[in-house]
Amino acid sequence: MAHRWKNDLTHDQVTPETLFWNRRQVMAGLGGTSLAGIAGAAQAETLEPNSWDEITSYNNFYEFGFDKSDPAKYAHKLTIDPWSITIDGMVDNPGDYALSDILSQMTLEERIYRFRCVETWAMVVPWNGFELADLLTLAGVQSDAKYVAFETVYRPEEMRGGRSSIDWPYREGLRLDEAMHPLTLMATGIYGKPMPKQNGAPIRLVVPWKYGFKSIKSIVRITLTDKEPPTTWNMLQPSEYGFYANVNPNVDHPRWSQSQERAIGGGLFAKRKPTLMYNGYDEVASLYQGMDLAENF
Ligand SMILES: Nc1nc2c(c(=O)[nH]1)N[C@H]1C(S)=C(S)[C@@H](COP(=O)(O)O)O[C@H]1N2
Ligand SMILES: [Mo]
Repeated sequence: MAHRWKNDLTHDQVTPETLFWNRRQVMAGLGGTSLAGIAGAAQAETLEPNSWDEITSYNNFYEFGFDKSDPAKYAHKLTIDPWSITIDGMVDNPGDYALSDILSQMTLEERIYRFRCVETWAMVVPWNGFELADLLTLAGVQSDAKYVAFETVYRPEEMRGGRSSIDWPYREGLRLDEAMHPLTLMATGIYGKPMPKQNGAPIRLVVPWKYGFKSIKSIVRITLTDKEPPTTWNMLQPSEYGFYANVNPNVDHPRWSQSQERAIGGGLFAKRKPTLMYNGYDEVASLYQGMDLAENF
């Protein structure tokens, strides 16, 4: 990366102006041939992040309840230290990786990303984290691996929303090329502070061009596999939630339109804006060339 920095930014330091340059540097740092054509529009745009309070009080983390305010009320019970991630399946170096060991080998950077829930609400979040690709490289991905499966910790004694129709643990998955894409982040903080528990402490996935449910929280297991892994929302309601879940204004949810989104923080008359294809991250379009996105929703 052209510009990396430690996870010590304070809220006050993150002004819209620095955000603009941070994003430009991150984008410039992506470099490589496949990313040479990064949309000029995305680079030139200033993303105004949501406030700390907005990001940490309006959450989806069903292990702690179904109300948007439940995670902030109940996630404090989750024990996050010590924490380790089991990395297994088609890797050269399977095992339990202590989070502290992982972090000692990663350089954290800031990424200001749009975040779009399938329910149509949207935020802008200044994440701190590292590229998932760096962790997968550490584990040594074998050549026959095609997908990456993720699991959230499941501890009913610490998670009061656990009694529901969901088949815990919460599970998600990506195709290997999606997982290796430089936009795909393992996030450990927001606004330079450690990840709040309601947002998925101590470490979560962030895939900014997909609906929010793909961005699985509080990860304890990563499995490399050659089969498309089962995923929580798809298992629950396959006609409504697909494996890909790319943000797409042209493919509606069966029960509501996806053509517009609602910006959290817009006040009583929350701003409605057009939904952007791939949530504005056009640089991922090549991953889906030749695919029918209405069928692979
Ligand atoms: N383990 C787990 N991860 C999860 C969820 C969840 O319920 N459990 N909800 C998902 C959904 S639907 C969204 S929109 C985002 C919300 O992230 P946020 O609360 O940080 O905004 O987390 C995703 N990751
Ligand atoms: Mo969501």
